[in-house]
Amino acid sequence: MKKKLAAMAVVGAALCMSTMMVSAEEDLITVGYAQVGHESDWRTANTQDYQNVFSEENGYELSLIDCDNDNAAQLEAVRNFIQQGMDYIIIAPIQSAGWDTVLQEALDAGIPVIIADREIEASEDMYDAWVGTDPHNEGVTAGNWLAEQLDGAEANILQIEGTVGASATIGRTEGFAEVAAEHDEWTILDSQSGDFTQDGGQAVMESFIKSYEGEFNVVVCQNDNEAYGAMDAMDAAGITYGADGDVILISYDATHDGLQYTLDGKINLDVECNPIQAETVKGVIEKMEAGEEFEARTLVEEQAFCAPGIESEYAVQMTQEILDGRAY
Ligand code: GZL
Repeated sequence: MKKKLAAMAVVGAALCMSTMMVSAEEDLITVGYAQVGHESDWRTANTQDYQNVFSEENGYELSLIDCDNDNAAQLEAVRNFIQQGMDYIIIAPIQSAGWDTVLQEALDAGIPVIIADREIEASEDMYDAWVGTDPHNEGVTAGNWLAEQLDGAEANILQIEGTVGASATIGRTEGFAEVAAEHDEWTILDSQSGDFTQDGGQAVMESFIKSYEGEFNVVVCQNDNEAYGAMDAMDAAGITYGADGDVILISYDATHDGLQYTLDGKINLDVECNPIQAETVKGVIEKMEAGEEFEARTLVEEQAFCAPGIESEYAVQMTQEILDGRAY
């Protein structure tokens, strides 16, 4: 909703101009976006997308706060948005838990809240809409692809998880485990958090190599940046991976560099998690502004990509054309 134009006394041309400028500013829809942080290429693409879409030219004044993967900072950012009287608040929740109190404060302030990207553990009547992806299905896709490729062969799996408590981590872990439970010939040797960062992925992989060198043939990284770190660690240890290597490497996100590695055969499978969500969120806000019905939940489309030469019903073989046509 637009803020009501305050009544203004117009004295001279200068004040008239400044009133017009203030009036133009007053016309902008104010949006506060409590962003997870800047931990990954995925996050960078998601932030850029919001800055592109919620622009002044499009009629918005975006206040995007990078909460640096700090849950307390994110709660504070949302409370500040409430105090500033934002027209809309968007939250990409670092953690799934702990949102009831601040959502009630937004409700009491009459500010619509849209949850984006990840999920929260709160009743759906505590916020107005959700736009995001399906990490559980992403995990199931990764598992089904692996089962298709192994065709009954043994798998000794190491998994580098995302940020502890994030719905993306929970969903991917549970989805993959659901498929793994159907395969007695699979063992998940270990599963540790790399916090969705490249440094985290490298540190966990280095630790895994110390404990399991020679025992594992599959590495699952819950985002591309962790995969880059794991690749560095395996390179340093002389462990081969990818389409022609000893270790099958699975990643999530399908960012540009992740798909380049997939095209090059270094990553066997990259399961997409689409960060381009801002236009969809803007569509929900526009319907709210117009007093129209809007979707309470909207899933953004995603697929999976595998290295060239790998036949699969669960993933598309990467090509240069696909890479050149990607938005991120
Ligand atoms: C997934 C998103 C995750 C990405 C990571 O929806 O929240 O956070 O998979 C990012 O790359 O850090």
